[in-house]
Amino acid sequence: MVNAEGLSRRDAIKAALAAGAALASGKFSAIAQQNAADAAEAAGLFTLPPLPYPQDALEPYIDARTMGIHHGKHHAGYTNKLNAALEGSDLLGKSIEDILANLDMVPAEIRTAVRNNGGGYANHNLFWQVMSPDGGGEPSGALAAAIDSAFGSFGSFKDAFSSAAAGVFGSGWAWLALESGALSVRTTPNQDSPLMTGASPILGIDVWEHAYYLHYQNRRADYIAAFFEVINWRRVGELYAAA
Ligand code: MN3
Repeated sequence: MVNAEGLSRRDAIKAALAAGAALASGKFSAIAQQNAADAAEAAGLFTLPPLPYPQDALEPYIDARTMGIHHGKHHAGYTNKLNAALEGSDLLGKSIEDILANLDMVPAEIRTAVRNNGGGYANHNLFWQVMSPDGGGEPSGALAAAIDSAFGSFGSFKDAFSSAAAGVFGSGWAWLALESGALSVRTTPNQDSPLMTGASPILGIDVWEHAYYLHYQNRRADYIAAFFEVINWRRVGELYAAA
């Protein structure tokens, strides 16, 4: 297939992949970045969403350097590797939620790459959204009622979520997720997503060391406590309503 600019779809995908790799090297201007993102989107590839606030907005709880590396290197890396894995497959154009919920439909030779990098792509998309410089406090409305009903109180939920996050051995995530109408706390190893087992994540904390080590070193519990100071409960409430 040839588009208006005379590029075949395959050429467009190649150009977008090259642009994504170049961006990850950090050498390009904001305009070049926007052009690369437009090219990637036009080719049906996944694009790195911009942070919804400045890198230093979550200080002192999450430091600017960690945010910059985490988003600009780690999340960008998952995005580029996901696109590279999907190149040439018939999965381009599907939503990441759709792909992760049906990993058994992904060709075996790219399934591990899609699981790891697609999971990483989706998990971080959610992670940036559920934090805010105006965050912290407690949820309200229907979400608050659902948390009280599932856990007894907000305090009990906070204890359950914090212990789950502290207890992840090695790299992984802790989640508040909705499955068949019920809220629960769960964990996943590596970059696995609750979407892979039929649940909808509405809040997640990244407990890979890259998420906290520069500022907190081995003090994961302090990072988890700090995370509660920046949780964007308004956004989590929207995700709950949508799930
Ligand atoms: Mn991470």
